[in-house]
Amino acid sequence: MQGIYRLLDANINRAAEGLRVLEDLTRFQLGNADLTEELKKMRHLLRKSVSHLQPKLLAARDSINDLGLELSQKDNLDNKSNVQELITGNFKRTQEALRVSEESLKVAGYYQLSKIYEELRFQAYNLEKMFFSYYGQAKKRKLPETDIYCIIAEEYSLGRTNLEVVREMIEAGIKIIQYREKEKSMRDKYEECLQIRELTQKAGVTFIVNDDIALALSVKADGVHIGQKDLPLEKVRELVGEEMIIGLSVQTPDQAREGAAKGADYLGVGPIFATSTKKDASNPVGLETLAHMVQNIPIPLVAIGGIKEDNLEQLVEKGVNCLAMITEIVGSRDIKSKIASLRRAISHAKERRK
Ligand code: TZP
Ligand code: MG
Repeated sequence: MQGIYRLLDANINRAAEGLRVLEDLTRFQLGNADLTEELKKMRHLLRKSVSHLQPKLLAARDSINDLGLELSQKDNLDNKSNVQELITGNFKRTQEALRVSEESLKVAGYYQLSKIYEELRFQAYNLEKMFFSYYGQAKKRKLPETDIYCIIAEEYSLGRTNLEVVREMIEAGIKIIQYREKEKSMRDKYEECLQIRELTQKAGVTFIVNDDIALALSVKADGVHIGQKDLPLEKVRELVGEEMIIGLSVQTPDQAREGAAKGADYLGVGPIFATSTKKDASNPVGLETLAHMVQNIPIPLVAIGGIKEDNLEQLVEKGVNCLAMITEIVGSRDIKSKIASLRRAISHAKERRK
C-alpha cells in the first residue's frame, strides 16, 4: 500500500500544481476573474478532501529517489513555446493526475473520495473548453502589440485632411489608428470613416472609433473607445458584440481594475501630462499611479495626454509599452519622420529599462 500512497501523493501534488499554473495564467495573462475563481475552488477542494490522509501521504513521499526528475532533466518533452501550449499542457497534466489519483483512491479503499476526484476531472475538461473559447475570442479582438497608438483629429493637422494623415501613418508602419472628431456632423464622420476603414483594412491596421458606438458599428471599425461617462462597458459589449475591441479611458486604479474585470480589451490611462487637446481632461494621472497600474492590471495599457518625444522616456521607464499621441504626431510637418524618431526614442528607452 506504501506504493499506492506514494503514487497518490505525487499525483495530488501534480494536479494541484497544474491547477495553480492555470489559475495564474487566467489571472495574469487573460485577466479572467470567473475562470480564475473556478480553478481556485477546484484546487482547494482537491487539497481539502484528502487533508486527513496527509500523514500517510507524507510518510510515503520519497521525492529524492523519484525517477521522474532525472528523466525530465534529460529530455525536453515538457518544453513549451507559447502560452497556448502551456495551457494545454497543464490541463492535460491536471486531468491525467486526477485520473491516477481517482484510481489510486479506489485501490486504497476511499471510494467516496475517488468520486470527488472524478468530478474534478470532469470539471477540468469543461474548463479547458471554456478556456479556449474565451482565449479564441480574446485573441480575435486583441489590440495589436505596438509602440504607438495614433489618434487623428483634423483641427490639429496643419490643414491636412484626416485621409492624408492616415495615409502617412500607414506608410510609416503604424498599427493602430483612432478616429476622434468632436465637431463634425454625423454624416461627414460616417463618410470619412468609411474611407479610413477601407485604407486601414487593406493595410491590416486596427481602426478604432472614439465615443460613437453607432459610427463604429456602421463602418465596421475594429474597435470603439469609450470614457467613464459613456454607456457602461457591459452595455457597450452587448451592443457591439464579442468581436469588437473596446477601449476604456481610466484615471484611477479602481477604474482600471473595474474596466479590466468587466471585459475592456485595453485601457487608455491619462491625461499623463497637462494637455489642451482634450477640452474636458481631468487632472493629470501621476507617474506613480501609472506605474502601479502597469504592475497590477492584466490587460494592455496605453498612456495618453501631453506625450511628446522629449517626455516619453519617463513613461517607458515605468513599464508602459504603448503611447497614444495626437498633437505630437498630427501637428508635425513631416508625420513620417516624426513617427520614425518617436519609434527610435521609444526603443532606446525600452533598451535602457532592461
Ligand atoms: N484623453 C486624455 S488626454 C487626451 C485624450 C484624448 C488628449 C491627448 O492629446 P495630446 O495632443 O497627445 O496631448
Ligand atoms: Mg470619449
